[in-house]
Amino acid sequence: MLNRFAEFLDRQGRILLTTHENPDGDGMGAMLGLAHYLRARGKEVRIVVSPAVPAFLEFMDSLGWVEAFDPQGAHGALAAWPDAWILVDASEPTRLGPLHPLFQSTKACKACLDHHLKEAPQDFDQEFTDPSASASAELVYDLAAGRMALPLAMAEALYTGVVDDTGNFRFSNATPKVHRLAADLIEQGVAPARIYQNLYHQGRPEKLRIFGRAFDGMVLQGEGRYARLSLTRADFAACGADHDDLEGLVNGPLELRGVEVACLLHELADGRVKASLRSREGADVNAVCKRFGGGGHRLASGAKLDGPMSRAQTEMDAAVLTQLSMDFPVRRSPLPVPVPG
Ligand SMILES: [Mn+2]
Repeated sequence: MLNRFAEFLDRQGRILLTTHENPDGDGMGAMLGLAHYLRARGKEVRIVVSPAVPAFLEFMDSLGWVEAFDPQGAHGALAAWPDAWILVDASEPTRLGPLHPLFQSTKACKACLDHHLKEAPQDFDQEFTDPSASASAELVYDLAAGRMALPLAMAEALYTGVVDDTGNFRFSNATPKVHRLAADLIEQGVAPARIYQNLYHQGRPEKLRIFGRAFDGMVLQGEGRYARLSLTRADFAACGADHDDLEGLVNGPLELRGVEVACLLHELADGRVKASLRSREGADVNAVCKRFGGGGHRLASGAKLDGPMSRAQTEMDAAVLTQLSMDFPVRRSPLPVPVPG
């Protein structure tokens, strides 16, 4: 697949890189890594994100390569610029958000580079997808590592992407190959502690205020196997928090013994409700999100539901509990009590 991708890239002159709305560390890392690769090969590259680089990822763009989408100004004619438009770390063009109409109208060759599960390919001229990869940044590493020496900024971008999507090497996608990749990048100068501090230890007080509010309202169902957090726009207003402050929140309930599925519902400005789901290991939350037109990975997935919040809660609770009854058909015996010593 990556040889095919390399040949595809070699045929292009101007390449536009984009990722899903509200970029995450992997989307940013994969785009920046790819931009280094392409510039080393003499390509013209632009990176445009919507709405902007989130504050907690600003450290990744130390070179100032990433443009915040400005439809009224600099990007009015963006669709006419590229020979190839690559969607990185997503396979569903609507996830481009406000960039989607330009993507639909462009005459550029449309491609995606991704590691998410997906149904039938759509709206792309070329698809480069490998769900066995831990992160899109892993795919970029595999593309570039044999073809060029990695500059430190590129190694840091790729490492950050892999750290973000493996939960700092905690999730089941933290394969031996991922650890070898990380070791290689560290040997090339990446400082893991600095990346970790930059990614996870930059929160502002509003973050813990909205976390506290969410945990305070946590509802446990399904014999304690399903934990649901809900945040309304009023909660955001009361805490002075915004979307960026939610980073990592949905993983919290999985710290509780017995919780198999954690769900965060948060109300969007348009009244719809965004759902983020995480599974410990046994429940397929991708299947849950597909019911609502979303998706992602088996253990980490998302969707948007119609409001109001009470309706989204009812529908999500039913979907998760049904899925749990399928994935855990036999009522499990109580968790074993750990033996001291
Ligand atoms: Mn990813």
